[in-house]
Amino acid sequence: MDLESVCYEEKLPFLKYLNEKTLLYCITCLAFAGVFSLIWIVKKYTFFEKAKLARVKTPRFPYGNISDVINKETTLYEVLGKYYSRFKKKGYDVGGMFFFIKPVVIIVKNEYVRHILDSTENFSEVYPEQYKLKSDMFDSSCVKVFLENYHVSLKGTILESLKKDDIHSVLRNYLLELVSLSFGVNSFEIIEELNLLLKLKTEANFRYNLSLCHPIFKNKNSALYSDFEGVFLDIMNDRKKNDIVKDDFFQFFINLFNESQCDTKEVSRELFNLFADSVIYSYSVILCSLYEMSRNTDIQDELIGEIRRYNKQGVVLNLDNLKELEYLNSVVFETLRKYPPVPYILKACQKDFKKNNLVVPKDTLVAVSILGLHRSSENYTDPENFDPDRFADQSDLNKVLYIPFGTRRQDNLTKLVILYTKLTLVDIFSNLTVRKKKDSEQIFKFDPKLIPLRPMETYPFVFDRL
Ligand SMILES: *[C@@H]1O[C@H](CO)[C@@H](O)[C@H](O)[C@H]1NC(C)=O
Ligand SMILES: *[C@@H]1O[C@H](CO)[C@@H](O)[C@H](O)[C@H]1NC(C)=O
Ligand SMILES: *[C@@H]1O[C@H](CO)[C@@H](O)[C@H](O)[C@H]1NC(C)=O
Ligand SMILES: *[C@@H]1O[C@H](CO)[C@@H](O)[C@H](O)[C@H]1NC(C)=O
Ligand SMILES: *[C@@H]1O[C@H](CO)[C@@H](O)[C@H](O)[C@H]1NC(C)=O
Ligand SMILES: *[C@@H]1O[C@H](CO)[C@@H](O)[C@H](O)[C@H]1NC(C)=O
Ligand SMILES: CC(=O)N[C@H]1CO[C@H](CO)[C@@H](O)[C@@H]1O
Repeated sequence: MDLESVCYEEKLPFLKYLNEKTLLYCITCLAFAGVFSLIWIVKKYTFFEKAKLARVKTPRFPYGNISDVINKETTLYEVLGKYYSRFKKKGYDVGGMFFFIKPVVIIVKNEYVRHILDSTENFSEVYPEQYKLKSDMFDSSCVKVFLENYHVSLKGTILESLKKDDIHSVLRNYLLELVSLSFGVNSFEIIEELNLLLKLKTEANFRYNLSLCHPIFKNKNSALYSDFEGVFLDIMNDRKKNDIVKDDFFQFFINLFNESQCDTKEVSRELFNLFADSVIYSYSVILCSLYEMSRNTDIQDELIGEIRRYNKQGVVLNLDNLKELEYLNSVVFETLRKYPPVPYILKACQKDFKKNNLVVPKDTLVAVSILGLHRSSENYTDPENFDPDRFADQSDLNKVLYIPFGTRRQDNLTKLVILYTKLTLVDIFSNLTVRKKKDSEQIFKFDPKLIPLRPMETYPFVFDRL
């Protein structure tokens, strides 16, 4: 055997088994497969022409119109918001775009948005995950008890930590403590599971992107949730055995479980999802409001003035006297408008969605851009401007599409995030002012690596003593 034939054999050994005919046969098959895929893709990408709906610029295989999102240059909610306002400006009721090869109909007309928000029938949730249990923890005493405990053990602690560390890590730890206190869980005992859950709920990966197009890619995390079910059962049995009746959110869920006879799997899942979402959303809302305070000193001054007057009364903070802080309330509501923690809703049509002369075929995704709605000039003059006075009169809220958490009801999650945010802001602005570090080039930007709306942790906050 000479050298040449050795090399030849090493490189393409399978050629031994092929004769010319089979090779030709294979090539023909591949060519046909290629042509058919091409036709299939083109057919997919002409969805909106067939449905007679407008769409954004020509999509490109394989990412459709979200290549910038996949390349981490921008976030999905900014893209949806941009397209929403583009369609709105042109006066369209709906408009189309593609996630990969999946057509997505962006809903623009308010009437249709309302319909999609209100109807659970005919649509399945893709994002965000919805809570199922029915019962209002703000009607029970556990929130009152939490505030009493908070006053004793946590109030003021964030100030000490801020002297030593930067706001981002301080806030992460503080929120974990605050939320744990209210739920009545010892976060140190389950910190690993909690961190994993927080990571799963925030960090976007390619699988997450794919799951937007098809539920088959969804991460089920059954192992993690069965760990949480174990934690739930342990605490429940422990309390039963030792006759402990605590008035915390955990007990609220134990009672819920007892009354409704739903299984522990579901209850513990909802409990820990509520825990994680509370931490995730509060973190984002607090950072966004600090950012706005750092660039609007007059608003910050007014807020600090209100908090000082409140502190002078020397009252122990509770749900009722917290309501007296009206300007704080407006600041939080304006933050939730400009930076809605749930920036978009994605649902899949399970049946043809027909309304007036609109027909959206079954299996299509429909998207509502909450960021777009909240920043549309239709109901908010100068929407990019941060102006808490818009919310001086809360009764207007029912008329506009104000849905920072993706639902029109003020549910527990909404109320909890607002409560945690207020507690933290009162604490910070009792003693500190916030500003941006001088001469820093860093700007405020959303983090394109994360699923929920959240600023990058690079904005240089500086806190000064009052
Ligand atoms: C759900 O779809 C059916 C059939 O298409 C329709 O009759 C019904 O009104 C729809 N329900 C809602 C809430 O839109
Ligand atoms: C939270 O409260 C609302 C009512 O305000 C209720 O509909 C919802 O089911 C509650 N969720 C939980 C988990 O208790
Ligand atoms: C899509 O995946 C990339 C990582 O591959 C990630 O950075 C990006 O944020 C994801 N986009 C969404 C909307 O999840
Ligand atoms: C559940 O309810 C029953 C009767 O109402 C009560 O005896 C039991 O202690 C309750 N269990 C828990 C865990 O609260
Ligand atoms: C604006 O307000 C009108 C009436 O108050 C309401 O019908 C409409 O849905 C609102 N639009 C948005 C985007 O909130
Ligand atoms: C913060 O301010 C309050 C009231 O103004 C004061 O009682 C408290 O000691 C201050 N806390 C710190 C840590 O400086
Ligand atoms: C946001 C985004 O990726 N938009 C894209 C939509 O599709 C056209 C054509 O591929 C791109 O040019 C856009 O960038």
